[in-house]
Amino acid sequence: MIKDSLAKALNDQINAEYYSAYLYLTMSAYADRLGYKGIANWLGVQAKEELAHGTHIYHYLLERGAAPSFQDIKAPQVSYGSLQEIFEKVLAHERKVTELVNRIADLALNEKDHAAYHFIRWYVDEQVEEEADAEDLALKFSRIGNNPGQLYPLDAQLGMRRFTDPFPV
Ligand code: OFO
Repeated sequence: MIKDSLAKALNDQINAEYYSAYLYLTMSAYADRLGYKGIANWLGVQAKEELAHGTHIYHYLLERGAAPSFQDIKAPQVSYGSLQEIFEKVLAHERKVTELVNRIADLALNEKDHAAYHFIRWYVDEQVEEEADAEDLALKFSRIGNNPGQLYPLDAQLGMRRFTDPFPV
């Protein structure tokens, strides 16, 4: 049975993951409405991944005999000044999520809950990849700015991203 402190931290993380999905969907809608369907696709795939991350924690809590709890999901910002701003915010958000995940890993170690530590390690590794992708895109968008000649090839490239369920059953 998982300790209450860890169950609470994991429940909070479900909320953070679902909030991430909300956030990326608002960004996706913004890009879509500007006509950048590829960028909208990339952000939409990101939103699906976040939902999968949250749901995976939900199943884990059940497996460990704890009750998943559902909290209000904060409404994200819906309007943005530019695509560059979006990707700066993606990067800032991913860095924040990394801190949250690291705190859970610390807690699992303090509680000597090796199973929970093993579980959350997946998220620790995932955040390394997510931060690297976000850094790469934030840099690209800061260089490109609003130059349509360069935005369209990047849009086409980001349109190739496809969702792969990280936890297939
Ligand atoms: Fe859930 O992967 Fe980033 O935030």
